[in-house]
Amino acid sequence: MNDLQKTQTTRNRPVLNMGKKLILSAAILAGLVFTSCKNDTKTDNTVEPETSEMTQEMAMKNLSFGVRGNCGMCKSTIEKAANSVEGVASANWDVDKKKMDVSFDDTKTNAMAIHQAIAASGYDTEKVAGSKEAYKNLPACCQYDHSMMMHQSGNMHSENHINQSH
Ligand SMILES: [Cu+2]
Repeated sequence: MNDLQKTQTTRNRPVLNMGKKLILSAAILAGLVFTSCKNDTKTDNTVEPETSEMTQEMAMKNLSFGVRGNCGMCKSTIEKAANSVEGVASANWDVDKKKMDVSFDDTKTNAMAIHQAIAASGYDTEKVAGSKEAYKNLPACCQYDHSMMMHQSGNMHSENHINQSH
């Protein structure tokens, strides 16, 4: 038992020394990378034009409304549909809340156009029922339950509009 331990420790020694050297050079490399990253972020911060971003946001209208769906694939389909509407700047669908957040230029489009684009991709919004044809073509995992609860925008009567196509 003792003999075996002795041979193991003597064998391990040169390996350990090499390991130390490796760690040392890795630390030097990491240091170099770290300092170069620091420089990068510094230049990024100075280049970023914060003022134009703010004026853009002021022209944008933000809207949240309910959209049914199941998963990450639904998310990409729903967001792609919303983003395909000209004037939509950003679209984000929350899988847990069944809620859509869009930001759009209201001189170029309106809320109903976004609802209709999402509905055309097969998904129910709180105002427009999803296209049945598109729904049939969705992957099986995405064929959500039409009675699923979804986020409501605060309009008490919005449920009455679900099956109406405007
Ligand atoms: Cu899905």
